[in-house]
Amino acid sequence: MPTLFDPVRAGDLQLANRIVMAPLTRNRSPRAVPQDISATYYAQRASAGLLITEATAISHQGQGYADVPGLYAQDQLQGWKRVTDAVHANGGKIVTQLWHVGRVSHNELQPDGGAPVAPSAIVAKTKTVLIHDGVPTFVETSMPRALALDELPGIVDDYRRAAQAAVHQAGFDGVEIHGANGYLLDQFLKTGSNQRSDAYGGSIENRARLLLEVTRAVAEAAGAGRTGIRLSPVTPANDASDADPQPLFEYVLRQLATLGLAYVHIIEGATGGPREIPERPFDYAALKAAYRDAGGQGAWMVNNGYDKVLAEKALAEGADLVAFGKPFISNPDLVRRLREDAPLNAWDKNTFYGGGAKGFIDYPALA
Ligand code: 8OZ
Repeated sequence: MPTLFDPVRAGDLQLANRIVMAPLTRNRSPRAVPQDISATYYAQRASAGLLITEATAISHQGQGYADVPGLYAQDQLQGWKRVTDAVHANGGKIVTQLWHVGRVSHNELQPDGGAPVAPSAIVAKTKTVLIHDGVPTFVETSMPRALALDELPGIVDDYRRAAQAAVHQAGFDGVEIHGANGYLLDQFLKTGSNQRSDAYGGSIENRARLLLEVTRAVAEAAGAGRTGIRLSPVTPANDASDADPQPLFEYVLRQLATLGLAYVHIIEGATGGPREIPERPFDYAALKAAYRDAGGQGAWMVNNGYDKVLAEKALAEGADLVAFGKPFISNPDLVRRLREDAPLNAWDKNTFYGGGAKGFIDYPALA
């Protein structure tokens, strides 16, 4: 039986262990450019089998929060190159998370102050963060406009371009498509946010169309064996909801199975919250079976509220990788601490989003 500390392959990526640093939004990239403290932060955590960066906008339109990084301008890619060089110097592997927020944005963050874009003109009952005079404030997201049918190829192109630049310019080992947490691709998937009557709305096949087109384009640009995807079937994050998620996600996984991806990354339950949601039951074993039955050979990555005991149970039940989030914020040497059953540093919620070095690169490693 493999342990968390045994190596594993995920597509083209040979990983030193099965412990993954989950994507974690930290809002420390002014003008969307990763700074030197981000290189230090990720390099400190390079003993993870795989680092997934914080969600990173593929386009200005894909931005939804203050001071999150991007992949759509040269200075952003150069900032990321310093990050990937620092991680590689410490022997780590790092992929970036490709992000389009869709309706989870604010006019102030959009090109020319325009409306955020979405499958349908339905506002998300959620908040985003703006920073005014250095002070982060939570604000309601803005009313979005529905994307026209002829704008969708441009969105696929933005993903393709970002994936290409991430691997070929910024030095990433691969990319993860952010298909979770109520952002653009999840908005298209789910009935609560998608009321389109064209080829991208209505049936499961139609609602999954954009996500699958994006995944094929990204896999072509980055290499399928260097592409992963993150999904959250039942999370209520950012007002996500679907009338019948089990058949929707089993369809998506059967389609993804044919693409030769490096891994599939599943958030179980409510993102960063309860692993079970009584009013939103979901059978994750059936989801994995659908993927494997359809020939999917990517690594199966699970996430949400894992500790060592639960993670080893997941491996015993057939998961290949376990992503840890908040424990990695406060424990740069999480892998060693888990191996040695050493105590974990507590995290400080007040420094999750925004600010500088404090709460970012100053959590101590074991001596
Ligand atoms: C926390 C704050 C802002 C964004 C996600 C990218 O939930 C995020 C996010 C998390 O996937």
